[in-house]
Amino acid sequence: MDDDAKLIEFEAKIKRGEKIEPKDWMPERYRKQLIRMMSQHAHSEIVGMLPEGNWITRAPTLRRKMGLIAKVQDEAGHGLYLYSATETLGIGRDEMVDQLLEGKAKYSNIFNYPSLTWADMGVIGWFVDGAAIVNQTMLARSSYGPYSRAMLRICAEENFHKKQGYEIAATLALGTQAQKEMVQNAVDRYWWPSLMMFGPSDKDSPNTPLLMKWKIKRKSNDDLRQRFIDLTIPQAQRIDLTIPDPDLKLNKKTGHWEFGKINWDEFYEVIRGNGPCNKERMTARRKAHFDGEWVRIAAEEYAKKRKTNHSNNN
Ligand code: BYC
Repeated sequence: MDDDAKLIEFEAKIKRGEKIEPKDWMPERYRKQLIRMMSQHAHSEIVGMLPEGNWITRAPTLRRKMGLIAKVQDEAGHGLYLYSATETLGIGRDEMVDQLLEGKAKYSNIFNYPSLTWADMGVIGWFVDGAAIVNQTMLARSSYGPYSRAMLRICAEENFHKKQGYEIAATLALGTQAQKEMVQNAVDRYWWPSLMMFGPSDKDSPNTPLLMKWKIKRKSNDDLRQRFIDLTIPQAQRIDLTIPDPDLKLNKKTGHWEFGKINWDEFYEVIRGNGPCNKERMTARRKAHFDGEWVRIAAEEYAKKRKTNHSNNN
């Protein structure tokens, strides 16, 4: 079969709702888009450990500390599933990590903001994991088999994270005046960057048309952002927190919340590397990579030794 015929068969398969698996033929652009998106996603999980890791030693109770450690550990696990799933597309983990450390690969805008108070642990779980679930529930139906299966596992765990975050936020919101102010302040700082997590508006999103055509993405950035807003506002109302948007209005006809203008200049500055914490995050990741070198060498030597022993015994 020539490439044109293969493309027709590939697209027919996607239309029938069948998954594309690693050994199946796929157009180069499909492979490249998946590597871009999945490796960014993996990096986001790993960099995303930093703002929360910052609060493990300062969690207010042992129960909170255990919950936060478990969440951060889950994020490491998600990064590993996603690096493995991306490796099925023919790129090595080393190469992906190099791209991150050299500043060539992106990771989610949201992790370039500081975690200033304990309330941020609640609001990150509630908004950031909440946004991730909305996005990733859609990606669990992605056309690429390894990505969609990784998403199923990840979403199950993100649900715990979101509930844990909302419970922290609710406890503070119903607490003392100082606690209520602390959580309101976290909501004020994290609301708009969380909306930016869904990416630029559809009209400014260069990758969406192809991703949707090949069912890598099943819904557009704007549709997912709207869903997140519609789900989150009643949750904020229930615990008497104010969303920092004076233009929020429920459209009774459509059932959707209308919202104010997103500051896209801020978004592009952050993803170009000029957000409040970009440099700090990359310095931390480079240091972790450098400090971990002896572990990688030891693991490689051990694997070599096992291989030699195995062939000597046969
Ligand atoms: N941040 O054409 P567009 C988590 C870039 S972590 C940074 O709309 P696309 C968690 C985009 O890459 C959640 N950059 O792109 C972890 C593109 O630039 P390039 C992470 C962004 O791919 C720890 C350009 O802007 N989730 O769950 O169609 C603790 C134009 O955008 C962002 C994922 O990564 C952004 N927010 O749509 C707690 C999910 N948005 O690459 C929680 C997988 C856009 O052309 N990814 N850009 O140079 C996706 O669903 C999609 O890639 C996006 C963007 C919706 C993010």
